[in-house]
Amino acid sequence: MLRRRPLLPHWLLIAACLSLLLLLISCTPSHPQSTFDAAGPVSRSQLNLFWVIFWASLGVFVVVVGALLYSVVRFREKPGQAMPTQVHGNRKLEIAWTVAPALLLGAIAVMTVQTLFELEDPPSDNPLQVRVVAHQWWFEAIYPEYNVTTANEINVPVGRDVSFTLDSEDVIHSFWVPKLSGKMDVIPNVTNATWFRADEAGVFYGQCAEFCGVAHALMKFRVVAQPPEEFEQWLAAQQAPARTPTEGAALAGQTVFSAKGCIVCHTVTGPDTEALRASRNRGFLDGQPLTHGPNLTHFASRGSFAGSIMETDDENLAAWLRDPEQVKPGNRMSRLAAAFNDPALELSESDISALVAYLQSLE
Ligand code: HEC
Ligand SMILES: [Cu+2]
Repeated sequence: MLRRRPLLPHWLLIAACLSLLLLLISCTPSHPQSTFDAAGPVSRSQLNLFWVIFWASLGVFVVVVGALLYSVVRFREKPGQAMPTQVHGNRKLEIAWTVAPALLLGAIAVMTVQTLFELEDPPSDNPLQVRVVAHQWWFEAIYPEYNVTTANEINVPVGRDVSFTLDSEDVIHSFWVPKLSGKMDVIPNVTNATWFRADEAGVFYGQCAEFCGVAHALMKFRVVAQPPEEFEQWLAAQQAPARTPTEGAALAGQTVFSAKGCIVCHTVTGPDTEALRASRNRGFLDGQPLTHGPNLTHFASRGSFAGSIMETDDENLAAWLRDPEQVKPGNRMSRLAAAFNDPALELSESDISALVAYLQSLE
């Protein structure tokens, strides 16, 4: 007796189930880096263009695969059939399938170029200026009009265009906030520009989008879009000098901060001036660029640190100071301190808790 063959081979069934599962788990409600959830005009026009191209491609796919399947079924060999007539060339058809794609691609090219020009410059005359400086592996943000320097978190007012200039102090990075704008390369010795506007308040996740070394995947950042009044308050607080600790642990932490040489790479008095930056960026050592670390003047006002991979809390900070390499493999804080042959990072537990208290007092 012959066993009936199953309709589908087992491996195909298993593969189908697995891909269905994968499809289902990818539909998570939390999608902080989804480009399908545009929150501003730049990402919205990019998304619109994407949909035009997507539907056009889907149309082409359906027509081509439909014609293919139809031919396969309709013209397959039947028993006792003689050799079918062999045809070659059909002028009308060939003209049709040359002209149709050319028209389609032409239309897409026109729309793409139009969008590119539209998004070249911010539409308003008075955008907020932010200078972004990329480092292996964190982003620094400077507000030149306000003399404010911060890191990892870029605050912007809702509803106002923000014009970015992008510089790198080491290798090529890429600045990308999926819900607000597309990618723009950040290239050493070249100043690129981009802009976006957030139409709603919220925290938008950003990510370096150009492979830039070992901790590239851990080079994230956040855009904090605030109502204009809140943003003004934030600016005013950032412009104020660092708080001087008065209470025990924080005061002790301030002493450790200078004694352990943290001050060599980190500012805690105000914005980084160009002169200060230059004095801290001293060429290369062992092939690694020697540059400064994030400005810590208002460190505790930021919700995240170390390329926005850590939430700012006492435990995470202590873990970072105990062993930065464990928290963010490859980071330049432990590497550079080691290259300096600097004992900066040999901290006792009491140093660490004092430093945590000090850093958390820097609101
Ligand atoms: C050799 C220069 C250097 C020294 C010395 C140094 N740091 Fe850092 N630090 C860095 C760099 C670079 C980063 C960014 C690391 C990253 O995110 O990849 C950093 C990050 C940090 C951060 C996270 C800041 C943020 O906003 O992401 C804290 C907090 C910090 N350092 C504290 C300290 C303390 C405290 C000391 C002294 C015990 C110290 N650092 C010594 C270079 C240094
Ligand atoms: Cu990168």
